[in-house]
Formats: sequence, C-alpha cells, structure tokens
Amino acid sequence: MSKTYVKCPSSLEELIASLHILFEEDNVNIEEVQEVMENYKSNVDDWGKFAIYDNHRYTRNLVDEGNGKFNLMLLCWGESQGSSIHSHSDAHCFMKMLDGTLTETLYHWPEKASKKRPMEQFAANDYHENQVAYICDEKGLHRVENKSHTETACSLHLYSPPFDTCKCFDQRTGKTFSTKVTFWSRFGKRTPFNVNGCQSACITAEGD
Ligand code: CSS
Ligand code: FE2
Repeated sequence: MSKTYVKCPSSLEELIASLHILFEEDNVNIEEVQEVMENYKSNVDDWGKFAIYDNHRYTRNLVDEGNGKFNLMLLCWGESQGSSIHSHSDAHCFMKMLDGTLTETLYHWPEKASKKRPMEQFAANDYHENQVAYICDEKGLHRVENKSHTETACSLHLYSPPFDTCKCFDQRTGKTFSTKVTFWSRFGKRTPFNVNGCQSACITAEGD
C-alpha cells in the first residue's frame, strides 16, 4: 500500500477518502475494505441527504464515483421491499448496514438454463447496523430483502469495478435475464425522468 489511509473513519466523507486510497491499487484487499467500512459508525447526519425512498421498490442512490474504480451508493429499502436473485457482473460487492436489518439469501448458480429446476439456496444471513457483507460471482448469487413490515432499512454498497447491467434469476426455474440498473438519485438529487426512461432502477422482476 503506497499511501496511508484512515482506518477508523469518523464520517462518511472520511470513509470515502480512505476508499479512494484503497482502490488506487490494482489489487483489491477485500479484508481491508471490509474492515474500514465496518469501522465507520453509521451516522444519519452524514448520509441522510442521500436517503430517498420510494413506495414501490427499493432505490439506488449514487454517493460517489470512486475515481472510476468503484461506485458507492445508498440503497433505501421500504418495509417488505427486496431484490430479485441476481449476480454482480464480475464485480466485488460490499454491503454495509446503515440502518435497520436486511436478510441476504444465497443461491448456487443454476447448472444449466435448459433444466428448469428451482434454484438451490445454501445460506441466509441477517445483517444489522454497521455490519458489512461481501459477495462476488464466485461466491454465488443472492437476494437481499427488508423483511420488516414496520421498519425501513438503508445500506451502503460499494461495487468495483462499477457496473450497470447484471443478471437476474427466476427462483423457480433458474431462468436468467439481463437487467439494467440505474440511479434513483445522484449526489443527493433525484434523477430526471428522461435519463432513466421508465425508471425501473433496481433489480426486481414481475411477480417478485
Ligand atoms: N446488487 C443490488 C443490491 S443487493 S447487493 C443492486 O445494486 O441493486
Ligand atoms: Fe447484490
């Protein structure tokens, strides 16, 4: 590591500065990134301005573009909202809880698209405030849900390299389809309608 970085960031701004330094290197040290994200203690005064919810689907709100190395975003999950089962386009995915609790259900990749079989679940974990989850395509696929009927949830996601399409999967058949992911807001400002077209900005499918 060429530059030193703040290991225990006291604000979101300081966390972002540390992440910029960590991602200057070509090789990502997963443990170091996970540790620095865990060490930042969630403070709504830092991230509240990015937290824009929608009644129908979870939202993706861009916070920082990481000098082209990563995208950092706030995901806002209303009561009972969740994603489809999805992959991460060969990127590292770090998910830090800022508020509430999310349930991650992990699935194996389907063996063959031609065999219509229910997808196989191999783990399920709950994540609470300040915990950090990590996934990549080698580890499998997941679905993320806010199972609470009464509380919203908010999480900070880092994807490196950034991506704007990923694969979604039908749990009952393993059938896959490509989905474009966009932003509900960028840097605290709601994305204009003409940018995202129909505004299907997150990973959900009909029937999910
Ligand atoms: N990958 C999903 C959230 S769960 S990690 C997304 O970016 O919308
Ligand atoms: Fe994901």
